[in-house]
Amino acid sequence: MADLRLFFSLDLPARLKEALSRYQRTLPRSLFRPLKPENLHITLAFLGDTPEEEVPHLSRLLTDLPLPSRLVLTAGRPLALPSLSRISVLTLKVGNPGGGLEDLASSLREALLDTGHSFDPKPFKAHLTLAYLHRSLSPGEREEAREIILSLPPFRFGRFSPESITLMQSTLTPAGSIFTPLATRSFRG
Ligand code: 2AM
Repeated sequence: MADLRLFFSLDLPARLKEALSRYQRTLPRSLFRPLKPENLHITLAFLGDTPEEEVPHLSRLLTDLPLPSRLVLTAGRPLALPSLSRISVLTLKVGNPGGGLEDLASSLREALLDTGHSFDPKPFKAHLTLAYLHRSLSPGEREEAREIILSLPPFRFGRFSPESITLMQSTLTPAGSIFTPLATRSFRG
């Protein structure tokens, strides 16, 4: 069986994705490649290439994952990743008044470790990716993108709660990633 490129995503409410899409429209397409609104998400753990036969076990792991009764999040300040001087991704910082998100990401990652599934070990840093910088930009265009990020107003939406967690397959194509949900667990039980 083939490997699938997998990650666990926190799924966002439709109204938030619409507002994010309006915010994305302020970015010049010559510099930024925005994520499709339906692909906007918060990554909890990125597994990368994973044997297809692990999917049923990963689905069960999602079913058994302890979930917080309520998760309240905010998304506001634009952030450049990995850093403003070497930007490749434009994200929004995600806040979590009341807590629970770090514990959720830790529980998921511990469950993956305990069951021998590998994932990107970079520490969890809550963020919501809005757009990628085009790879072929000149130094001048990179500087322009940097200035745009610095002058962007914060995204204003207020508090929101994610709908569900999904085990997602990401297929890379020249036209961008195609996300296919393989298993979903709703927060509403
Ligand atoms: P992010 O931009 O929110 O970090 C699918 O590739 C998703 O997994 C991406 O949207 C990306 O979301 C996340 N991801 C996290 N670590 C990754 C990595 N090492 N390589 C590729 N994607 C990663």
